[in-house]
Amino acid sequence: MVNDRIQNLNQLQSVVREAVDYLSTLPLDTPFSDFEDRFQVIGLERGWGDTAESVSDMLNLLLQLLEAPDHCAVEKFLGTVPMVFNVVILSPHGYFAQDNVLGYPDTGGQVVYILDQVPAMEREMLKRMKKQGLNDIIPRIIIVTRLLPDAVGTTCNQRIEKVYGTEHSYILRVPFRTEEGILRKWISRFEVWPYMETFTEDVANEILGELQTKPDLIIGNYSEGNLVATLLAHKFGSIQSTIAHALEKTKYPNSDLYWKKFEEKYHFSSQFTADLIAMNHTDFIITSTFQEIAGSKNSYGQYESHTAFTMPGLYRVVHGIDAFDPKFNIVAPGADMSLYFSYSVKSRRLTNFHPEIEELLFSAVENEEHLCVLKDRSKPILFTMARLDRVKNLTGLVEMYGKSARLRELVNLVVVGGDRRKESKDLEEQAEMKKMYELIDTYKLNGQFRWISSQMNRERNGELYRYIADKRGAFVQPAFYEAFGLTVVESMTCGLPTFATLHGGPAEIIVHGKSGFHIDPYHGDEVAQVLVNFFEKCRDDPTHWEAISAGGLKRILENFTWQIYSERVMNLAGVYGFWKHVSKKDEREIEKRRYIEMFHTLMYRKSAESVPLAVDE
Ligand code: UDP
Ligand code: LCN
Repeated sequence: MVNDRIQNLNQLQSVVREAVDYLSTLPLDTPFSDFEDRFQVIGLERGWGDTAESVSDMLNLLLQLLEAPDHCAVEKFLGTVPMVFNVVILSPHGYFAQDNVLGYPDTGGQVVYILDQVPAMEREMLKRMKKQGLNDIIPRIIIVTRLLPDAVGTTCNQRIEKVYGTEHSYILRVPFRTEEGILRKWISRFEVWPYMETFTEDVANEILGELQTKPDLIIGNYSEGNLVATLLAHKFGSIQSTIAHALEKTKYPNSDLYWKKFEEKYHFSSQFTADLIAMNHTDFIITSTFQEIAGSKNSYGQYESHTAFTMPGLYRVVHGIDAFDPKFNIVAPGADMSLYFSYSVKSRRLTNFHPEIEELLFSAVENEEHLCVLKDRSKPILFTMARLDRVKNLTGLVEMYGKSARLRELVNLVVVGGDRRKESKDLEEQAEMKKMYELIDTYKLNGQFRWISSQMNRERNGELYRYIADKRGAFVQPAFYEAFGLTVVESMTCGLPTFATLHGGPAEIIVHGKSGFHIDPYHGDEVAQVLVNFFEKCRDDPTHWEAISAGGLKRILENFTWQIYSERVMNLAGVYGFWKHVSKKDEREIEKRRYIEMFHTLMYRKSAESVPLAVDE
């Protein structure tokens, strides 16, 4: 933004003053091109703004910084300086695609989050570049995931795919490979470790080929994505950001102490080591809630649980991460408002989906898509939708419902989760399915309960939430632990009163009694009572349902939108990018990076090599 006519700070200061004086003589909307030549002569290039007004604002901010700096002005200035033109987002484990994947094991909120995040970030980057007078620069965002030759009806076998709702953003797929060749089949996120080193090498080459330059910002997702982001950011010198989504350590109680017991199934030794490497190497961490960092009085924070822990016989962590490190930032995601909006906005309702939705919910047919029937269509529906993981506790909800005669009288229960249309390869899903069949028998649920296989059409899912709201139903999220909980935000955005676990993110999304309700999945009887009280109260006073519905929507609009998210993330990239630059030569920083490299080479690699390689049948 400055050329070599400016050689030192004093010169910069006087040139900026001269420029500000000159701009004050021009009409505010004078385009930059009108004074570009004049600016070049005094040492200022493009990038300060697109009109006299915006250039003047930015130069005044710089003057303020040079003369009387304060942290707000620093953040504002660094957030505005155009620094990020290319972004790479890592989400290696599959299935990652835009259609036909949601609800599969390992494929849930992380995919939705990234697919919503990318258009929002692209819009924000375009907006910023225009405002800075850099219209001719095209921002690029590349999501990197694994290419899955056995793509079973998805696009996961396509090398490159444009992201819906964007102009310049793509999904780039790179296969997992070993010396024996390419791995064709899906493997669970717990088994990806032996492939990560070659994957990183291949990704580095592919990215350079696609972008023709190094990425400015690399964002990792989940443990293995964050590891790859670390290795790439190290190689390219890019700004690194990490997003955890749901680290496993807090999901499985005592998974560190009893790591050996879990090792064969989950390979936590590789995973926890990768997590430590990434969270220490990254320039900044994005979390969705405060609890994710430092927990609450009821639960441990995902990051907090990495502060100090022992994996007996492997290593002891005395200072894994400081949960109060300034690199942590809470930036909550939202729901795509073109899909999720209030049931009360009649003009936007997708009533064309109603016949399909009614068939899903009420048809007398039982098949692989829906099991059990609802006899009384007039009752409100208690609805839930999630992957059929143990931690989601869908079976716990069914059991709670089965046991509560009063709740069964008041409402029907509809569960969307698991896929009975195909045989599951996921061990947890298999166990949960078996349990679900047993519960249907034990509690004789047929007549009041409908079990629907995972639904992958997000547009129709949006209308499903709203349809259930029309019938004055409610949404329940009964997980034992939920890192954030996108379904909670989706249902609230649709105006559906929401009851969600108090273990994890939903405790912060919902204000109990105002914008929804917290429930404790470990106390099924109490949950049933809270639900009974709600539906009885709504029956006597329908305004109660409306008040909670409106409270939920208000909470979302004020706090959980992708626009708020993308503005903040781009500001953070500017601020931390600057710090990365100025702390490059800091001795302590250099020592820390060397330690991380050593930990990676001596500990992570050895551990990942011990994870068995998957074999294609
Ligand atoms: N989802 C879906 N169909 C299903 C199950 C889930 O579309 O059958 C979507 C759901 O709408 C949400 C995401 O998958 O957007 C799940 O995200 P959440 O954060 O609730 O949980 P996660 O799966 O990430 O643990
Ligand atoms: C993973 C999870 O388990 C959810 O709690 C989050 O909402 C999702 O990722 C998106 O961050």
